[in-house]
Amino acid sequence: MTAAGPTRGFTGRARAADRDPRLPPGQYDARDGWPVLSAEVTPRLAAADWTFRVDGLVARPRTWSWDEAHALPASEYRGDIHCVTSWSKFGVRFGGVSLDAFLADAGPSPAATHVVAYSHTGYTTNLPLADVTGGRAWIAWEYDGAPLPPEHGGPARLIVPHLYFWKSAKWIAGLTLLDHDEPGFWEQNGYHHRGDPWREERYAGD
Ligand SMILES: Nc1nc2c(c(=O)[nH]1)N[C@H]1C(S)=C(S)[C@@H](COP(=O)(O)O)O[C@H]1N2
Ligand SMILES: [Mo]
Repeated sequence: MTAAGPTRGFTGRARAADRDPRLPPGQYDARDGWPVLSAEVTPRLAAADWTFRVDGLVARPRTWSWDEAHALPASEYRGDIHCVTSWSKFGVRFGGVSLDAFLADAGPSPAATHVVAYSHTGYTTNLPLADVTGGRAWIAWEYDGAPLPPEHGGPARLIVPHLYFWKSAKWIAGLTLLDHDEPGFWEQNGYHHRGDPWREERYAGD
């Protein structure tokens, strides 16, 4: 044992200093675990049957097939994710396509300010358009280089890692662009409209 060992972590100050700077307030490190959080039964959705649509306030509403989506430039997210139930997971790797690539094809109207993301199961979640543009959101079909498992949203899910993970709709089916904010499934049930983990925006009013 080293001389420094026994006293480390004994005071609040030492614990604060030891706290991983990647961990937002009120979160803990899930380490090797990856909890599954689903309001629905996991759908058995074949990649060949998966589609992704962008509609609402866009110049060219459009639906992409699995192959069409894969023809867009590949992009990946490496970093951390944060669930509102208080686990965070560091250094994850999701592969897919940036949402910017889909939106560039669809052509958002200048009036568009928000989106509702919807799943093939009917799950919905709302986001400011600014939170899903500028390289901050992905349609992901790979996790750590392997196909995304069905319980984690495979064949493909939305990834918006800078917000609490309930915004990252599993089994993503599309985005509707709107000129106003429209609460989704959890937001209608008391969750915050934006959900920034660094501001601890967990519930409406936080
Ligand atoms: N379609 C759908 N997407 C969803 C959810 C859900 O219930 N249904 N749960 C959300 C919540 S609360 C979290 S924390 C993450 C969980 O993703 P995971 O199960 O892959 O960890 O998915 C989000 N996306
Ligand atoms: Mo969550």
